[in-house]
Amino acid sequence: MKLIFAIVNNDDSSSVATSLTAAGFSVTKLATTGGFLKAGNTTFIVGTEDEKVDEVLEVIKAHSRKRTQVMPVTQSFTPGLFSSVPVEVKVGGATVFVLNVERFEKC
Ligand code: 2BA
Repeated sequence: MKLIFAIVNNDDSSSVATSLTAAGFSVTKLATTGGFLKAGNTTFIVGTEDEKVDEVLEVIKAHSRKRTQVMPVTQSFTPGLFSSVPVEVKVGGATVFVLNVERFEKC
């Protein structure tokens, strides 16, 4: 058995959740925050059989778009004088980790 952690953009989370559920997978959604952009994203936890991992990844890929987000970067040319420059950051699709599960129980 595997445990899949998938970090997706908040804008894609609803369709990822709906599609995974419709495909018969049990899903847990966590509200998370990216350390770099400090913007909200969604982390999905999916426990599934080894042979179904690719199917889960296909569903996640199909609903996770790549996008560009703009973040302000503050710079200083002279002491005490700051200006903020918008910088484009490419985000996504999904960032996925697949882990082995040692034991799974529903108690
Ligand atoms: P954030 O940390 O907010 O990162 C958003 C996007 O900013 C990243 O997109 C990447 O393109 C860029 N980025 C991140 N750290 C950077 C850095 N030190 N220098 C320059 N650019 C940087 P993605 O790679 O698609 O990641 C989207 C979100 O997935 C991340 O949000 C984070 O929450 C998570 N993530 C990505 N890689 C991870 C990892 N290795 N471990 C844990 N979480 C990860």
